[in-house]
Amino acid sequence: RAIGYMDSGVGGLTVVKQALTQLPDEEIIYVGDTARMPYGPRPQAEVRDFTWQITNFLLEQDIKLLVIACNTATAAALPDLQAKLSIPVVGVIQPGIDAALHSKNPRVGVIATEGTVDSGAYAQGLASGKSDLVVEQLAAPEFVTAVETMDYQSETVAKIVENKLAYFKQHPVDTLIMGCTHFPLIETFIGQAMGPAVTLIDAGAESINVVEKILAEQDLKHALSVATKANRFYTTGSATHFGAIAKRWLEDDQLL
Ligand code: DGN
Repeated sequence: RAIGYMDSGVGGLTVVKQALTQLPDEEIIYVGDTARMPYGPRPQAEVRDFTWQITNFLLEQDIKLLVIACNTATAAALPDLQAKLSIPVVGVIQPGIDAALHSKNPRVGVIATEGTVDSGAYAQGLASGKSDLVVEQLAAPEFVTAVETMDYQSETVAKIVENKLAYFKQHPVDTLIMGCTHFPLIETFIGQAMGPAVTLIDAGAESINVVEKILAEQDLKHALSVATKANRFYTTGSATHFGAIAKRWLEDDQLL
């Protein structure tokens, strides 16, 4: 049985990339809801509905574990999904928080969609882990739109990132959580804008450690050889566009 992944678009592919590296024997079924992205500005109840629709599709494919590879959807729907589903459900927010709490640095920045920032999920999670942390949150929805275009590696996008992250000059941090799964696609630009002293945390990639642990604990590991795998990628939008970004992002590293 496969592991299901969902996101509002191509963002969850950053989580899939980590899965392909860390759990190469595990089959992947992915759904990117590109037709209805971005999720960031939508009310939580609507994001929860969309997440359930995609979850039901994935359940029909008989998945053994579900990864909500989208922070906005994790903030809106994770507790509900975990309460109602009989398979394990992993979100991307807590793994990012845990990684940040492990770092010794007291000033943590979070960049995410407006939905994730407004949910307070990161701020509350970080504060309950360590009460003396300074948390600086910044909604960066323009990064999502940039990533969903074919020229996300362009100079124009580098400039957008640099201008936006100038915020942290007035609000300095030593760790920055990429609290939106779209953002690791432009991690190079984010790193350049923040400077080498700032530790970047990829919340989505961290979630694969949780998946690995659950597979081992619940004896859910894939028993067949890699050759029998048939990873499947679905989008609600244009397959050509989604496929082109997916190919570039995953093929560069010979993962597909
Ligand atoms: N990739 C999604 C996330 O991690 O929040 C959000 C992208 C979006 O729909 N705005």
